[in-house]
Amino acid sequence: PQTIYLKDYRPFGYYLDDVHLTFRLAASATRVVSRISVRPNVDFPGEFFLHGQDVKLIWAKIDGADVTPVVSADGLTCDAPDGPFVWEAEVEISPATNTALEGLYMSNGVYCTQCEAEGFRKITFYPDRPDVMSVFCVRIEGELPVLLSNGNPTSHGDGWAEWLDPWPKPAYLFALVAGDLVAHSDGFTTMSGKDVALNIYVRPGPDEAKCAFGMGALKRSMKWDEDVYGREYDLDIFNIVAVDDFNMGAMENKGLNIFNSSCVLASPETSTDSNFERIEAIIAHEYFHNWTGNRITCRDWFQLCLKEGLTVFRDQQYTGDQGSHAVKRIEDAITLRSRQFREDNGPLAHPVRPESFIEINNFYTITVYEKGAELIGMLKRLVGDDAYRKALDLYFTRHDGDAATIEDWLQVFEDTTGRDLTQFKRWYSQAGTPRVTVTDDFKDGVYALHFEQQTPPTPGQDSKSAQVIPIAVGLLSQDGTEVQPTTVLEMTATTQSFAFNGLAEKPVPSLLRDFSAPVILQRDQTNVERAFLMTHDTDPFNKWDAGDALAKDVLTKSITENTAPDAAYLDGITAILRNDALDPAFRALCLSLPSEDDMAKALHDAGTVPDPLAIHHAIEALKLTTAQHVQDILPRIQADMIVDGPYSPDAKNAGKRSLANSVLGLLSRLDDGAAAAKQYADADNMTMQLAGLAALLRISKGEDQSAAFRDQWRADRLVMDKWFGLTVSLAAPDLAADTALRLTQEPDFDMKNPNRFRAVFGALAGHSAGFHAPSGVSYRLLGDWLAKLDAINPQTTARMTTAFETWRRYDVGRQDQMRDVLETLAKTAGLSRDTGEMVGRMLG
Ligand code: HT7
Ligand code: ZN
Repeated sequence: PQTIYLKDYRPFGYYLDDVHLTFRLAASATRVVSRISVRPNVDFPGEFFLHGQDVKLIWAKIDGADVTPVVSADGLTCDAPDGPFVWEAEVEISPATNTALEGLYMSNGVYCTQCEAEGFRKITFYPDRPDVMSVFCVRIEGELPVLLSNGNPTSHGDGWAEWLDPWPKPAYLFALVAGDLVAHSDGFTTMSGKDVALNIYVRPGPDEAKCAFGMGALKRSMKWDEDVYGREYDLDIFNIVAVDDFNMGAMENKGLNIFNSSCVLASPETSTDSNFERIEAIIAHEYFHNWTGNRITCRDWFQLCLKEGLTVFRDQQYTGDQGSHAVKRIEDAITLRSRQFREDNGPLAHPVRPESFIEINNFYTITVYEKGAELIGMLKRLVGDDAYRKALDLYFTRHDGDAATIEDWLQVFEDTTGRDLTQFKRWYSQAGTPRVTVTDDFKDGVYALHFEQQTPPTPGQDSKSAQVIPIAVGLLSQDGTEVQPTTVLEMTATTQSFAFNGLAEKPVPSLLRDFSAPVILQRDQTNVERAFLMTHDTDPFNKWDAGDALAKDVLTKSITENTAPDAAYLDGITAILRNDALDPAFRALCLSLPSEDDMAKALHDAGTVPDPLAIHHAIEALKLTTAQHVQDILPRIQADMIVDGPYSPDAKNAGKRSLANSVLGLLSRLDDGAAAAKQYADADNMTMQLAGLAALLRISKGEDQSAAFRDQWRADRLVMDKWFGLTVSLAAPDLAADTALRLTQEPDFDMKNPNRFRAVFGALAGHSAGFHAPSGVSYRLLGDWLAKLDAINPQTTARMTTAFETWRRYDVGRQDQMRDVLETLAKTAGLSRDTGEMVGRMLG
C-alpha cells in the first residue's frame, strides 16, 4: 500500500464550479448521475483524475460527447479540454451490500451516507479531497417518505426531492438519507432574526420518544455558539438523522448531521447520566463543526486537527459552561492521561499533525482530537482570553470559505498578538508526551522552582526539541493558605528556573494547575504532601490529582511490597467525602480509583512488569479497605444524595447520583449487595438501575437481576448494548473470554452492527485482568473475531486492533501471545489496508 506524505501536497489541477447529482435509489443497484462544471486551475495544471472505488462506470461524457476514461481500482483519468468543460457520468453502486458503512449504505432499511474521510469516492467518480469545494445540487428519486440531502430543500414531488447547498463544500461533507423516517421538529431564531427549522429524524416507533433531549441540546449549542463565538447558523434548516449502524459517533455533514443512534437518542428510562452528558457534547460538537470544519475546512487530511482539535476544545468549553468546569477538566484530563498518553508512549504514537499515513481513517485518534484540543487550550492560556477571542474572530473572517492549514491557524494568533509561535508549532509536529522534572529550593525568602523537560523518542522521531510549556502554579503556606495565586510560567528551554520572592517560609507548590499542559510531571513528593494538597489546594484539578497520585502510590506499594494502605490516603478520602461544601460530582471523582490499565502503565513507567491480575486484586482490596474505613458516613451521604422529583439529567442532579452510586459501590462490598439489590428493584431511571446491577455484578452477584434486565430491555438495542458490555466488563477475570464468546452466540448478537460488536469485544479489551488472562485465550478470541470483522468492516476492525497497542508492556509470555495474534492477523488473506497499517505499526 502507498504511503501519502504531507510534504507532497499539491493543489488539484481543476476547479469545480457546480455539482449536480441525481440518485435513483435501488437497494442493490443505485444509479448516480453526476454533471459537474469544471475549469482548469491554470496555476497548478494537472491530470483530470477522479477518485472512484467499488463504483461501476456506465457511461461518461465531456461537453455532451461520449468519452472512454482509463479506469483503475482507485479512480479514473480522462483526457480533458484546456478550457472549461462539463463532465457527466453515470455509475452503479450497491448500498445493500455495503457493510463497511462508508459511502452510501443501508441501516435497517434506511439509505444513508458516510463520506468522511474518503467515502464519497464509493458513491461516484470525483476529486475526493477536502480542498476541492463546490456548490451541490442534489436530486433524489425513490419511493420513500423522506428524502434528505445537504442545504435547503428546493422542490419535491411524489417519489423525488431536490436540495441545494449554497455553501461550497468538499465531498466529505456530502450526505443523503432516504427512508421511512419521522421527524421530531422544532425551530430556532438566530441572533439576526432568521428562523431555522430543526428536525431530528428517527424510524417510526419507540425512538420517537427519545428525541426531546437531543433537540434541547441542539438549541442550547446554537445559542452558545452565538453568545461565546459570535457564530450564527447559515441555512434555513438543520437536520439530524439517527442511524443504528455507524462506525463512529456522528458526522457533521452540512445541514444534515448523521448520528449513531447511541449518540443522539435519550430517555430517562433507557439512558444514564453519562449517556446524556455524552449526547449533549456530541450534538454540540457536530453543530460547532458548522463553523470550525465546514465553513472553514481542512486543506488536506494532515490538517485534521485544525477542525477536530478546535471543535473538541469548543465542545469542552460548552460542557463546562453547562455544568462544572472543574469536573469537566478532571474528566478530560483522566481521558487524556489514560488513553492519549498510552498512544503517545507506544508504537502508534504520532504528532497531532501527522506527516504521513497509509489509511487516513486510522488517524481519527485521541492524539488528533484530544491532544489537538489541549494545544488550543494552551494557546488560549498563553495569549489570554481576550486575545484568543480576537484571534478567533480574525480566523473566521480571514478564512471563511477556505480549506485551511495549521499555518493559517497559527498566523491569526501571531497577527493578533504579535507573538512568534515558531516554537509553539512543535506541539503539532513532535509526537510523545513531554516529561517535566521538577525540583525546588528555598533561601532568604526566595523560593525557586527548577524544571527540566524531555520527550522520549517515538516512531520515526528519535530526538526532540524543547517545547513551550505553560505551567500554571500556585503556592500554599505550610498552614494551607494560598500565598501565591495561580500564575502561568512559560517554560521554553530544556532547563529553566523561576523564582518567587518575599516568602516567609518555604511554600508548598501546586504545579500544573488545571492541567495546564499535556505533560507528565515528575517530582519527589511524599504522601504527606499529597494529602496536604488534597485537603488545602484551591485548584480543583490539583486537589483531585493529589488524591489520584496518592491512590497510585498506595496501589503500587500494595502490588510490589504487599503493604497496607497509607493512612494518609484513607484519611484524605474520608475528609473529602465528609466535606459537604464540595460538589458531589467532584467528590465522586475523588472516590474513583485509577483504572487497571492506568496502574499497568504506572508500574511499567516505574520499571515494573505489570501483572494485570495482581492489579485487579489490589484495586478490589483497596475498595474494600476504603469501604470499611468510611462505612460510618456512607448512610448519611446516601441519604443526602437522594434526588427528589422527576428525573432530570442536569449536572447538579447527575452529580448527586454519581456520588450516591460511588457510595453504593463501596456499600455493596460490606452488605453483600443488599443496598444494590434494593436500588435495582426501586429504580425509575437507567442511571440508578444500571448502577444497582453493576454493583451486584462487581461482587459476583446479580445473576437474577441480569436476566431480568435482559428480558425487560430485549426490544431496546441501545440498552441491550449496555447489557452486553456490562456482562463482559464485570465478568470474573478468568471468565471474561468465555463470557464474550457465549454472548456472541446470543440471538441478539450481530457482528455487522459496530455498537454491538464494540459492546462485547470493546468490553473484553477494556477488561484488563480478563483480556490479559495468562492463557492468552482472550487475545486469541479477539484476534479471531477481528479477522472475521475485517472482511465486513475494515474501519471498525482497525480501530479495535488498538487493544494490542500496549503489548510490549507485559511479560515475555504475554508478549509472545499478543505478537502471535498480531502476526496471524497480518497474514490474514485479503486483510484490509486499514487493519494492515495498524498491525504493521504495532509490530514495527
Ligand atoms: N468528523 C467526523 C469524523 C467521522 C468519521 C471519520 C472516519 C470514518 C467515519 C467517521 N464518522 C465520523 C466526526 C467528528 O469528529 O465530529
Ligand atoms: Zn469532530
